[in-house]
Amino acid sequence: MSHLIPTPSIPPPDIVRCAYMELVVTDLAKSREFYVDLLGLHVTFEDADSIYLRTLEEFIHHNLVLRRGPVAAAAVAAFRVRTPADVDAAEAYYEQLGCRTERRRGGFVRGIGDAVRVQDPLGFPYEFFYEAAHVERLTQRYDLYTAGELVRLDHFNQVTPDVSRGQKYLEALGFRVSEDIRDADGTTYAVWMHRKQTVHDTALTQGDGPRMHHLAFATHEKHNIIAICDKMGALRISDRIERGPGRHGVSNAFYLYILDPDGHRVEIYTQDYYTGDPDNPVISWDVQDNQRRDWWGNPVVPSWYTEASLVLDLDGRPQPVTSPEGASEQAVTVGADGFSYTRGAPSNHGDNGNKGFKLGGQL
Ligand code: XXG
Ligand code: FE2
Repeated sequence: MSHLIPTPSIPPPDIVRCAYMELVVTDLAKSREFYVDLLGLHVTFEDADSIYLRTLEEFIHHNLVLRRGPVAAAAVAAFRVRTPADVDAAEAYYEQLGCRTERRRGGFVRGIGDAVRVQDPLGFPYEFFYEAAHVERLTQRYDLYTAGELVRLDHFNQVTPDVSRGQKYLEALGFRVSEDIRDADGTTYAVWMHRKQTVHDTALTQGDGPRMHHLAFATHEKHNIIAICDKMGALRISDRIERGPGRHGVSNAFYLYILDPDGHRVEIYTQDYYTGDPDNPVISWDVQDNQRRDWWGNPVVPSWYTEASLVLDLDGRPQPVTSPEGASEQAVTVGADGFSYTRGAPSNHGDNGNKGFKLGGQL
């Protein structure tokens, strides 16, 4: 059993939002074809070893750094904090947690100033920064707007063996839960947590971890997602479409998951809902409700549960992973398992807060 993560006695940094991810890719030219030519992300800077990309509405330097390297991995998930002093707060907070931290006043990557990187208690590399170079916000550059235009970075999704343990740590760090997936025995299989006023800035998914499950970009409309599917079909790369398009149960967002040339998973996501009120209700889904992950009841492909990107430690070494103990969501719900349900709840499953399935049971 993994040990409990202590809560520091000092306040956590005030995190504003998920801001960028740095991915190590093995073939920069192939990755450029995927992220620039296919997805239309905008290049802020590039050289022989790296490409800095941003979404249409972003005004800070980048949302994604692609760095050439020998082993595909997620190098860091970076969060913007509210003030420069919050970088100090993050450093002190993780020092109290007993985590390794590294502070660089000049920043770790282009376009970002004073920042601290930490290897967090779950084994993930996180960065906290305030200072960032501003660039042209392309919001009204309709001359550049493509059919599948990606407009914002929406969230990260992390794989960890013990989701409840991770949830407690992220709640102490200031994240609030919007939705989760649980069973009647109290096991949490996934949790969605936010700082900005959307369903999430990051989510924890149960599995072999620490690994990065995906990063997600927001697009304006459902048809933008369909356009990406059509384009991938036309380019004869439909095998890079892993899951969707569909409508999520959790978050209510319209979604698509695609795989980059290294297998890093990218979600295209649109139209979740506002979560900013202090008493925003938490929605809990029963793990056996087969509409929880796809509102239309389409099964989740097994690779979505099993595959994810390795993460690096602060020295750039891939982190070893640990498997969950006990029940796994995939084992009980993938395929014709005879346990999932569409309407109503079996009598041994109480209402765990999901009004959606209660109503379904009355129809
Ligand atoms: O962003 C998300 C997800 O974490 O990628 C997955 C929202 C919902 C879901 S789920 O598959 O649970 O519907
Ligand atoms: Fe997601």
